Amino acid sequence: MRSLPLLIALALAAPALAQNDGDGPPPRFGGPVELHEDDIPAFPEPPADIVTVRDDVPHGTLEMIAYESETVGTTRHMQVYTPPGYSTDRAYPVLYLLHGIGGDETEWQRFATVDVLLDNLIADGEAEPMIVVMPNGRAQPNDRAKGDVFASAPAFAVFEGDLLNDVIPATEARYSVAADREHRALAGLSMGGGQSLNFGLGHLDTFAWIGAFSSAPNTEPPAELVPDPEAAADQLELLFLSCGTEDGLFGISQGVHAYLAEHDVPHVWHVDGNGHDPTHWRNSLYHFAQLLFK
Ligand code: FER
Repeated sequence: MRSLPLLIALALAAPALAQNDGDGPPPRFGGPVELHEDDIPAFPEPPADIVTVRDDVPHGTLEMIAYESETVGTTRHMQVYTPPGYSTDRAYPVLYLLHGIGGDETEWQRFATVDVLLDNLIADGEAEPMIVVMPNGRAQPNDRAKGDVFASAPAFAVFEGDLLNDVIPATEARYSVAADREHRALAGLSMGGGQSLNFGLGHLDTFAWIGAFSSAPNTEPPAELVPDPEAAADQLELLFLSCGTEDGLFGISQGVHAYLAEHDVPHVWHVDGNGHDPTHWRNSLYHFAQLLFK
């Protein structure tokens, strides 16, 4: 645990302790953004209707399920999307999708209407039918995003054990899942982006597809994330980084990208004009989901 950088990060973030619920102005973290010439979009802007409910397409199902967490010692909750026509005759790939510091297991659905976004992409043949698991990344007995949410930053590191030893086994016991690294993706926004890089790159035997949107200061230094660039390049099916130019945390993603580029680790680096906000996360999920499991 890098306690000094974390303390500095916490101090910088102190003025913006509001819960990140999409109401009011987005929080402004971090410092000024210095753009480099490769900090450009990898994809065009998504169409305006990516999360418009369409009556003419089949709809998947969203459910809130409970699981026993040995890591935390409590019963915990996660929201799960199963695609249209979900059937135990098939084994589905799974995307584990992680929220930010002000969020919980409901945040992705509130920010991006994940069910609608996936229903539309699947109907258009742009995304593979997949299960999306949205757990609670704050691995502590009281996992509500209440009060000073920055006080629970350490619990986001504890979640590594909950994810690997509790969330994934509970998912694979309950759903018809292709239970191997080639069919397992990990992605998240902000704190969840940092978690995805830390846990995903740290467990390439478990995850072949990794996405990190607007990664937060919990992101490990790039050389610790990817100590063996050749092995990582070999094992990764997809490493996707995105950030908005109005996001004060831009330098974190930019630094990971620079390291990956320097060490020839193939990855997607998508920069748009958004801030640290739900528009960036929804659009990033839209782009990322289309690359998964192909
Ligand atoms: C910080 C600034 C932002 C920090 C975390 C965040 C742990 C996370 C933001 C988010 O998840 O939206 O200094 O330190």
